[in-house]
Amino acid sequence: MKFFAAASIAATFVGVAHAHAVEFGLWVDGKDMGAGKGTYYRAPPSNSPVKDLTSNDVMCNVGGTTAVSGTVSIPTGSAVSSEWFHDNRNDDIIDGSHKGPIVAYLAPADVKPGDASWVKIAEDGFDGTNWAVTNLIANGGKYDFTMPAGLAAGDYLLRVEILALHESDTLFSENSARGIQLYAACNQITVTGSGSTSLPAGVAFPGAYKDSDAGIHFNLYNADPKTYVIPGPAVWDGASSGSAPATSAATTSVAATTSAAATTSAAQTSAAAPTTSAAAPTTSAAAPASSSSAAAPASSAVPTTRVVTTSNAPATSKPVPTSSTAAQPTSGSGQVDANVCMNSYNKCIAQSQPNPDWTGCEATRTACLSNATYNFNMSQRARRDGKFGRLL
Ligand SMILES: [Cu+2]
Repeated sequence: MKFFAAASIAATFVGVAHAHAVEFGLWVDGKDMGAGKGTYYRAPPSNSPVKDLTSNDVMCNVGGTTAVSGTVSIPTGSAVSSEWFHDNRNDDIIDGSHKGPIVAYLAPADVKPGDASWVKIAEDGFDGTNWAVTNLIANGGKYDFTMPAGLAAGDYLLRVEILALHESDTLFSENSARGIQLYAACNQITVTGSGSTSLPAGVAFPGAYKDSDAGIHFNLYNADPKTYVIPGPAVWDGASSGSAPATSAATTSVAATTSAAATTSAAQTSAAAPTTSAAAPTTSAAAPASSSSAAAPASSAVPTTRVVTTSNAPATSKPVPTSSTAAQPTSGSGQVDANVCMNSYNKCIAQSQPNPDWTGCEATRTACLSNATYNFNMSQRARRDGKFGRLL
């Protein structure tokens, strides 16, 4: 029995499982805007989550207050996808255990941590069957939403965020090894078109998420997912800044207007400024009462180099590709829980008694461990999964 204990201890201290995620980039009206890292996406140094709700990193992830050189042009009303991956594009996207909602926010381009400027433009939680993260994986890593029609042209920061709930039954403030995992991705974008609706005031990051939020402190394993409340404010109705969108037909005439808008966008964006910047939001229950940050997106803080030119502008109004055109995620990374290797080893030794096949069992274990990953919290995990050996 000695080998039993030794094997378990070895498995426990070898490493930590990393099954996180990071954004790859954006798609606009079905067109791939290319890798965003360092160009228009303020990519964090790793795919690890932010968990301290009071950290400035909640806003745009680690390092996300530093601007990058480019922007992506996005016509108002267009279909946008934020594409994610685990380690490499078209891989398993994110571990299936990381269930939770996905949300998207906009703020003026010069937003700073703590500014009450973030306006939610999309959210998906539990749809009655699946969590948004499960649907993300099925959709080849793409989270789809719509850029509000009629939004005034200008430079904005687009924040797409995955909130993983697999450890949110315990608050980070009570146990830093656990807590909700926030994966925010901030993209520098230039909204084009003839819209005139300015963003209302919004919420602040950090600040919008609190320990007391039901959607932050949630037991994924015991609670009814249908009761889940996505944290943060309500989704903006797109019209509450006070001035109606200039062209209500914007969403239905993308094909006819896109090429014109795209070709003039470079000239427009530097001059175009929303005219009604002092409007208050109607979603007052969720938004701060007052803020000076309802002003138009400032162009002064906007990088000048535009990565996406008119050649990348959408040519048609075809919808964002579904999973049929995207690479399908595999059923997993192929990695197994290291505990499976250790259990197999123990069984191998036991079965070869009274003359244990130390060499053979050891070789099998070594091969198994070469493609395994580890999870410290084995007893908790056993309760969750009912057994060891879940694919990571
Ligand atoms: Cu993870």
